[in-house]
Amino acid sequence: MNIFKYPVNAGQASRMILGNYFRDLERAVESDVIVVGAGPSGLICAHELAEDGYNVTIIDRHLVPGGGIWGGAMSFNKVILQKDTMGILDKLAVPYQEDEEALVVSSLALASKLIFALSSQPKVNIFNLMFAEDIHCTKDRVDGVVVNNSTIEISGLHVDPMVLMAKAVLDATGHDAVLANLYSQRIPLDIRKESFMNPVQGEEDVVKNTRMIAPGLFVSGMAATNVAGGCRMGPIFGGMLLSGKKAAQLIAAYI
Ligand code: 48H
Repeated sequence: MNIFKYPVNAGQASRMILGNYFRDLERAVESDVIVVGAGPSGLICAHELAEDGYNVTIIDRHLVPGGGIWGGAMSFNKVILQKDTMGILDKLAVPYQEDEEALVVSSLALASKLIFALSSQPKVNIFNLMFAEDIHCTKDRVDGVVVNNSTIEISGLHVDPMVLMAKAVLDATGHDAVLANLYSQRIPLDIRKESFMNPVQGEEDVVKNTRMIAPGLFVSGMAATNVAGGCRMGPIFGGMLLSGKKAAQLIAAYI
């Protein structure tokens, strides 16, 4: 007697994966917004925009989205947030503990809750193992991202990329500010690089520096810090969440 009344064979599984993945990918060819980088600021931005009804595509070069959240500090899996972000954590059902007038959160809980919230959103498409190798511009306005498969990047092969189009693009690529740097290779842009570590200042900076840096191109999180020369903040993540939220508001007002 078989255990499974509805067995799935290999052909079915392959057909279902290909059909469904490529349906999502085709939908992502024209999005309202593309978020490049699935760290905390990119994920929050995408979540806010999707809740407001925008179609959002998120790409991340790594196998597992979440960016710098997972590692906590020095690989100790806790991150610290200001109490001002309690409302965001509550909304995402991320558990926290209050300590020393701040919040302590498991980095595993924060990353997985954010990923879960987004992957359950019908307006959001997340593509992991996909990296942005360039930007698409029409008359200096950023209106798309040139993407390739991360395994091609890792293997160093020369394989031509594909383009995903959008009304606005967010550079949420963290410390490297990849898209801002790509833009500045063609059109002068003032990129100042991150300044010294100073968490109190850095957390203010990252939110203030979240902005549109070129028509259609926005920066959030450490990418915003990098562009504007803001201070680093170490394992304090409230600024990343508020930066993502601010990016969503700016993008919604722009598109
Ligand atoms: C596709 C890409 C590409 C590419 C990179 O670094 P992140 O976690 O980003 P933020 O800015 O939301 O959060 C920063 C935070 O994690 C941090 O590092 C802090 C607070 N540091 C303080 C300090 O003092 O050091 O995530 C960026 C994501 C990653 O997942 C990358 O894989 C991805 O972007 N990424 N994805 N195409 N070209 N480049």
